[in-house]
Amino acid sequence: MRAFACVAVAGLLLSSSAVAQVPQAWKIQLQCRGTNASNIPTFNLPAGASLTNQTPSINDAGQAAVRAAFSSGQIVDVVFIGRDGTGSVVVRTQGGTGFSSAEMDLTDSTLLLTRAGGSAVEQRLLNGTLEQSFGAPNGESVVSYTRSRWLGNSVGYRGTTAGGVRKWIIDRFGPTGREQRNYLADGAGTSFLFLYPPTANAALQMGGKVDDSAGNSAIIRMNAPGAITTLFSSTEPEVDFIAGGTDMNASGQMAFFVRYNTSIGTVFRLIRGDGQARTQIAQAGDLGITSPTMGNFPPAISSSGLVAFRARDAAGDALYIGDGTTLKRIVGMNDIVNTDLGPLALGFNFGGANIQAISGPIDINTRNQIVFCGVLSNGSIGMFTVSPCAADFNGDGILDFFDYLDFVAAFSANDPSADFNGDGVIDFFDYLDFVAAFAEGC
Ligand SMILES: [Ca+2]
Ligand SMILES: [Ca+2]
Repeated sequence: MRAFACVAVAGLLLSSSAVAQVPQAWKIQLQCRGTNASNIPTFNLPAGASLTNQTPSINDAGQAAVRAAFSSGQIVDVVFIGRDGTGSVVVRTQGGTGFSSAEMDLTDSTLLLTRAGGSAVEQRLLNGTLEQSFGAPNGESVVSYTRSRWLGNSVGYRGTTAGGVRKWIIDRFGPTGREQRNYLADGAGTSFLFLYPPTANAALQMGGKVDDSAGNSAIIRMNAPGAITTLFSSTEPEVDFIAGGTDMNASGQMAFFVRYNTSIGTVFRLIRGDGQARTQIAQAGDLGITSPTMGNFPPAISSSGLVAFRARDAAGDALYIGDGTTLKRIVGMNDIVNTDLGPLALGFNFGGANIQAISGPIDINTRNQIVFCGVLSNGSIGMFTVSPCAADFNGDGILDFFDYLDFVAAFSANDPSADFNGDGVIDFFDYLDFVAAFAEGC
């Protein structure tokens, strides 16, 4: 069951400091499911809801959110939030403008939604209550909001002005109204031809791909307006293309895909960098990953530096996670998952060669829990959360009695690893919590 990838690290890539080990056993749980046919009911969603091409989001408490769309009827869309296999619809639009799936962001306190077409960003409580709405008019003349992220008390996004200028902006409502910090702008009179949708964090760092006016592109990070750190440049040897989808964690580490033209052909690599150290997380060929589609969807990086991503192997779509040392295929095409309809395989043929097991992008939280939309063999799409199996105490990918024995040994020896609940103290509550997790299984 062990799947240690021999990740060949190219000479130009430096290893960074150690990060969390990659869990080998994972617990996969269906949170809600849409439908694609009248004889297939939905799960935790209103009748007729569809999860095709949605962008789910997961917060640090393990709650996952997704928008569901409707092909007919009066409901335009709904937003579902759930955890542990239960949840509810918190926002529903009937008539008017619905929400843009790709712009949704869920934190422990906030559900950030963007109106379809990008006309306004709405900050809501997790019960759906609208707190504040960012739209026109505003000092930076933003008329369209892209990839909005909630940053604790402000929102970061790429704004496009009526004149077509793109800006990376961090925005909030202050005592006297909108307070916008314009980090970067593109277009005439600037160094940049094009700014891609950025990522941002609570430290008010923004980062992403940019094209400069000399025809090169780069991955940059900004700690403040005007303060640019270049994490990667297309001028480096053998670089063919930098993908536009990026992610950044709370400490400013970023993950991104680069396509290289090497002497042995074209190959995609997934890289984690922070402007100092750089680590290759995966490259095409690792675990049988095929190159052409790597980089189609942005990676997701956790606060401990683990990077989750979608890619394909010979079987089809799969979900992977790596830390630069170990790479793990978590779940994908043809794997059996538990659903409300019983065990079902992932993977459905939509016609022709269009066979999918995963729909849309993924997300990860600080606990390395991942959310993805899986395409089931009956053609319906469900939102699944994927959590590290803490009860796999020896980390061999199998949950068995040896994990119990190893935990008891660590507990008896007062080994730090026996602090199962992570409160800094090794006591009987750790034993109880371990036994509960072990009994629950993964
Ligand atoms: Ca084990
Ligand atoms: Ca403890």
